[in-house]
Amino acid sequence: MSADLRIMSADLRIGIAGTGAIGKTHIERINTRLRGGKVVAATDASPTFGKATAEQYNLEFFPDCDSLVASKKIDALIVTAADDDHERFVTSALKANLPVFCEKPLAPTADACKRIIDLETSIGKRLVQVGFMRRYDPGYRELKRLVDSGEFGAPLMLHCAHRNFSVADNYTTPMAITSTLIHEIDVLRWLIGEDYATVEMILPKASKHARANLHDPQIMILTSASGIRMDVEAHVTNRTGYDIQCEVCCEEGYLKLPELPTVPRLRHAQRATPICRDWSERFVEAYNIEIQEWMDSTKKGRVDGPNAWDGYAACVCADAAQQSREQKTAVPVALPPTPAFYSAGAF
Ligand code: ISE
Repeated sequence: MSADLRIMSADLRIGIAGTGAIGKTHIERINTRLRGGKVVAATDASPTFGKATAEQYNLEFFPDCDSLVASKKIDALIVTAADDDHERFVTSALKANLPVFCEKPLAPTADACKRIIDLETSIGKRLVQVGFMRRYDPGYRELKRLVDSGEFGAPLMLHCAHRNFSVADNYTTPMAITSTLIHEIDVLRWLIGEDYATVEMILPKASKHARANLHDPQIMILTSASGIRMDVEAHVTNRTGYDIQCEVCCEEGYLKLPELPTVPRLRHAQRATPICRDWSERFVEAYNIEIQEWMDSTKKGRVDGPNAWDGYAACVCADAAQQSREQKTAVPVALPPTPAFYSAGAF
């Protein structure tokens, strides 16, 4: 039986490169909740940590990504390693002709993403999907369905917020763009179905919870090719909770991203409605749908989700946003038109 036929009929054997927090949640969701795939092997930059995780989940451990992809024991790779290792691991999978799901960002810079695109294009087959899970969130999907329906007229302005309770000590000012706002950069481009023309970063007064190497909050202003204006607040040390807002102001009405349903609690003459504490809680359903759909399409030999071009497009905008923060002015987002190789299924 050919390898492709085996992939279509049996469980997808998945290797995971990076066994930190997000890696572990993917192992758990695939091996206990989703259908059609199984994480069977792992690697990690820290052998001690990686071996312990492999033992915990009964996975075969490989000392590095190259030996994992060369082992012939996996049909696809998930990259959940540190951002700086993404390019190396994705390249390793591509060279072995393996489908690869890479958590966002595809790589830390647009130049690194471009090298991935050039390699994938030279192979002549789309193999890379990027982990922009918001596109799978039922609320964002409904928002997009309504925007696309045209019922509310053209979108004119979007007001958005991305608020975290806190971030790790190694989180720095540029990471507000590469790690946090990168989600809005992708999901808003997908939502309005247009590329960006300009981006501008504005730094308001810094919170007392910010640190020497982290200016918090930050505001990103995006303008689309047709002139839609989008403002996004990133406030990652809010000490309040995980709060994601998106309001689309259209010619004929307003559309708002729904909150997760929670029961209001009335007690002691007060009404309280809990909000999420972090992204893993807020987007758990999005992650489940994303990974299930990725496994399903991978078994059919397709990439239906955000592809390497989407990963590149997000990083071109992120690089321009970093420049804007340094230059204190709006900067053009110089993304070339989507090549034909990537245009099928775009947005
Ligand atoms: C983190 O890496 C994520 O991806 C979360 O979704 C985001 O809310 C957080 O700000 C990032 O640091």
